[in-house]
Amino acid sequence: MKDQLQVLEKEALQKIEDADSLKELQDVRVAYLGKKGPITEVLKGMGGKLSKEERPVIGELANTVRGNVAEALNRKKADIEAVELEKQLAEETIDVTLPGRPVPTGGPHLLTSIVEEIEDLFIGMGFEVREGPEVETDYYNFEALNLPKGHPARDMQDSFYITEDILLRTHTSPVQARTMNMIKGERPVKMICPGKVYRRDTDDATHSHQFTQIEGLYVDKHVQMSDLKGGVLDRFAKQMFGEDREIRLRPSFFPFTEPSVEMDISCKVCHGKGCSVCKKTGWIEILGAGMVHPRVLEMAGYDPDIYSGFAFGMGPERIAMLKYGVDDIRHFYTNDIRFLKQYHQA
Ligand code: 2NL
Repeated sequence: MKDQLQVLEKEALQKIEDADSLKELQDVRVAYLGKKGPITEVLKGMGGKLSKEERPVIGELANTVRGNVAEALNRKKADIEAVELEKQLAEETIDVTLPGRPVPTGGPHLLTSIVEEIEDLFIGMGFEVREGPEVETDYYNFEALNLPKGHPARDMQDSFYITEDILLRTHTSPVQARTMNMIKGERPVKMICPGKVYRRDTDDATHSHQFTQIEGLYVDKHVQMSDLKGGVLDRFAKQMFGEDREIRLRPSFFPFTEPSVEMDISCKVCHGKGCSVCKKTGWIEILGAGMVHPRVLEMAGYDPDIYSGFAFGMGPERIAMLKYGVDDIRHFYTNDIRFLKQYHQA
């Protein structure tokens, strides 16, 4: 029996030695130390077979064997756990010195940037920014701007009508007419209005049925053409395109201004000598402007004998095209990311 126990111990210790997972180790524990294990069996069978003298000796040996096996199991368990922890730590190591993966970021659309740049510039000259509806009444879009029904200029800008009386605005001027109407001649107005406008044009490199406009309006007592030219347009042109730029005004016509002008800036490419950019004229057309027509002031509730004003309108797409050399207005709306990405500051 003594031999039997020693064989069992040797066997168990060998299996513990060979085990390389916690699962195998647990199987050995159950097999050798469990209630139905061989050591327990030996102890159980001790009763009848052993003499009084042998019993305590075998009993003690059995306990020693149990103790040795249990101790070996615990030691091996600690070893395996340590190895597994090492392995896990090695696998999950994070090298905090590695550079991070770049996260692609968005940015403002070129048109948004240009509109905001223009807004900032006019805010700096004391203008407030106002917005209004894109679906307008015939009254605010045409009538209030000295374009009565049957006026030939209504054909000039073919419009998207929704009903006989409702249309998509063809310019942002109705925002200004609405603002003047709200203030009813009680105080001056100094505002710009950026926004989308719509015209029934066939899209090509320089035309779009939907585009952006920024208009400006300053109505006060004693506002003159010189305030428009020297105070506002010259500063706008120099800040937007460079201090070395000159402006000039040419006579023009708009139904809502009298007199009306168009503003050119000197060509930077040829410095006035004439090149392909300025079509050999030395000048590039930027915007339209003029003194607000007395009838427009009157309809909005301003006494044209007391108040006068100037107004101007420009297309931010055109400004961006000139400033950045964009050759096709459709680039602003097709949103090819390769085009847009070139204009991100970040
Ligand atoms: C252009 C020309 C212009 C205006 C817009 C305006 C508005 C009111 C009264 C008088 Cl409420 N005028 N706006 C005046 C002159 C020119 O735009 O070529 N825009 C792209």
